Amino acid sequence: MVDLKTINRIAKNFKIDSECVSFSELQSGHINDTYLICTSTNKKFVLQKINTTVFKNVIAVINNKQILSDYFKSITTSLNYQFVVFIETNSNSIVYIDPNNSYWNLMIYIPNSHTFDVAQNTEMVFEAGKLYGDFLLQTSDVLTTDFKETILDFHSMPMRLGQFDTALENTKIDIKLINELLNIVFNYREEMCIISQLKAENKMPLRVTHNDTKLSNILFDKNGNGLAVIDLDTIMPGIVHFDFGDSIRSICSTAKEDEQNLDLVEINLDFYEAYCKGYSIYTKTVLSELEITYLPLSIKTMIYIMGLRFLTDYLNGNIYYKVNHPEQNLDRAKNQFKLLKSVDSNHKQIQEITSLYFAK
Ligand code: GN1
Ligand code: MG
Repeated sequence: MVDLKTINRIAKNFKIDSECVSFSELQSGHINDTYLICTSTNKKFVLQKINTTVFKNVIAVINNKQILSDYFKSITTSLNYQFVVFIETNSNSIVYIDPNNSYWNLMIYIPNSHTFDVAQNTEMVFEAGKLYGDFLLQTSDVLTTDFKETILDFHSMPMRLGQFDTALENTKIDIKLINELLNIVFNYREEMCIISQLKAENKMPLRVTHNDTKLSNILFDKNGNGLAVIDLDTIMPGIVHFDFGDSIRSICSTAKEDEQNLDLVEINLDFYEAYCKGYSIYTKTVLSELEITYLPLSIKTMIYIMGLRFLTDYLNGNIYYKVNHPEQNLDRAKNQFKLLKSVDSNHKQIQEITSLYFAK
C-alpha cells in the first residue's frame, strides 16, 4: 500500500496546481493499482499504476488510450456521454515513469459517479447497453489500424486453451479436486472455438473494441443514468462478440463474479432483454447479419474464456489476477462455469430475445 508522500511524489509530475491531501484505493480492478486522490483545492483525480507484468508493451497501451481519448475530445459535440480525460505530465506526456520504472496515468475524476459489481435493476442494465452500444457506434469511424494489439490474442480461445493445458500439466494442485470443472472445459472446448475461428478467417469485421465491458467499467449518476465508459487499458482491434459477450457475462448475471454460493448465479433474462434493448439502439444499423447471428454464441464464449482464465491462474498459483484468498480464482472459475450452464439451458429464449431486438 502506498502512502500520501508517495502519491504526492508521483502526482507532482502531472499538471495539477495543488497538492494531494487525501486518497483511497479503488479496489474493483484485478490488475492495476488505482487510487482516488483529492487535492487541497478539492479537485479529484484517478491515479493509476499500470501493471507492467500484464501489460508488457506499456507504451503501446498508453498510445491506444491517448488516441481514443483524443478522438473523443475531437467529437465532443456529438457525444452523449463523458469520456476519460488524461492529465498531462510536466513534459506533455500522459504517462509518468518513476525512478522504479513504474508507469503512472492520471485522469480527471468524473464527479458524483458510482460503480456497481452487480446490476440493481433493468433500468441500469438498459443504460449499460446504451453506453456500450454508443461506444461501438462512436468508434466505428476510428481506424482499427491505429490501435496496437497490446496483449496478443487476448480473447483467442486456442491461445487460452493452450495456456490452460500447460498450466494443467505443470500444476501443483491436486486435479482430482477440480474434476467437475475439467469435464466442463473438455465438453465445451470445440464449440467455444467457433468465434475465434471466424475471426481467424477474417469473416467478422475488425472494430475498435473495449475488451473489458463489465458493469464496473460504467459510471452511473445517483439516479442510475449512465455517465461514462471507463478503463481504456485493453482498447484494441477486435470483434463485436468480445464486447457483447463480456457485457452479458458481467451485467446479466444475478451475482458477482466471485460469488461462492453457486445457487445465486444465473443468467437474468429480463436483464438480457434490457441490455439488448439498450445496445441495439445504436448498433442495430452498424452490425452485419453475420455479426448478429453470432451474438448469442458470444455470451457462452466469453463466459467460458473467463472461467478458463481464472482456472488457469488458480492452477498456476495465482500469478495474474489479484486475489484476497488462495481459492478466489477457483471460486471465480466455478462461478463462471455455473453461469455458462445457466446460459446454455436458456439458449432458446436468448435466441428469441436477440432476434426480437436486432432483426433488420
Ligand atoms: C481484468 O483489471 P480489470 O478488472 O480491469 C482482466 C479482464 C477480465 C477482468 C475480469 C488485462 O480486468 O480481461 O475480464 O479482469 N484484464 C486483463 O473481471 O486481463
Ligand atoms: Mg480492465
